[in-house]
Amino acid sequence: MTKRKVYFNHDGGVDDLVSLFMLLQMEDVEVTGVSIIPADGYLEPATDASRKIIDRFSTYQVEVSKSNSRGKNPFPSDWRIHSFYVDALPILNESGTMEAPLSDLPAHKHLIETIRKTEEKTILVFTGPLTDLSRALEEAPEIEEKIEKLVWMGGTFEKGNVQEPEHDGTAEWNVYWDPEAAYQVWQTGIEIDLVALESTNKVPLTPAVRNRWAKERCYEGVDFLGNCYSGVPPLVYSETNSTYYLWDVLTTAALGREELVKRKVVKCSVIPDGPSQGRTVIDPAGKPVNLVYDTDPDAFFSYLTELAKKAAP
Ligand code: AGV
Ligand code: CA
Repeated sequence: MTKRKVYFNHDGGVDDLVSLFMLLQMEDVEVTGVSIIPADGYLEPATDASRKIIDRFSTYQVEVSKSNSRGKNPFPSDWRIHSFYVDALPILNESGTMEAPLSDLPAHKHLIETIRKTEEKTILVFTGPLTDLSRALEEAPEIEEKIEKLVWMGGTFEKGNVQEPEHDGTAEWNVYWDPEAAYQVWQTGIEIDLVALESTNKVPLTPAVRNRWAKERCYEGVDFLGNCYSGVPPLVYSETNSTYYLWDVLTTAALGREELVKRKVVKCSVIPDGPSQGRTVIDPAGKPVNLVYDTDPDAFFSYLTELAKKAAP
């Protein structure tokens, strides 16, 4: 089987790290590189956790790179701290070692190098801000031709999740962290599969989802899922700004099994500055993207558990 070549850039949230775990289990995917941007997580624990996940759950070696990008609008530290919880999980620390190779290059250069040396076109999966991609394209615009498509968790056409002073609340955080980067990527011809905030409405973390994982914790991979998500707040009675959805995990699942979601083409653009900075808006003159607008939650959660069972029975 020829495997699809996937480069993964994430920002160290719980669902980012679970997404890495999942990508590594997909039989028709080869992860050609992983990089970590310190947006919704801290760089050191998010990088260490990524290397430990590769060590524990990958059947092949993957090189990891740290980003030196910094955003315009920092994430709340209450959320960023989650990266420490995952890094500290006993299952990732049993061996006491970290073997997955760490690149000397910063993420945007690692991305350029990996795309260049991969013979086939690369699928990019980004589950944090687009800063490293924007910098890579600025430094080496010719890599655009070797990018098959970008699969991104970012944006919203409904209600935003940014609640910060000096902002009107219309943006999604991955865009808001570096609105200029998203704006720049929107100016390219790269095909984008977009998982926006509302794409994930049907996949909140709930007590029922947690109980399902608890029941099957005899599988090490399922126990890992349960432990990862034990550190973040579920949806119980009503939503708060901290309520956790499986945002990035739906993004990676939609790559692994395309038929889990429904997509439609929408034309849209990114507002780069001002009080609505980071907002994505429907715009007839904008860039066409493939927006995920619906999913089957049962099929999604079954797929997730299936992959986890395969990882560590
Ligand atoms: O806006 C969703 C993005 C996803 O990439 N992240 C979390 C996912 O990794 C930011 C975010 C929004 N609300 C959050 C977030 C919350 N309540 N906790 C942590 N991160
Ligand atoms: Ca993320």
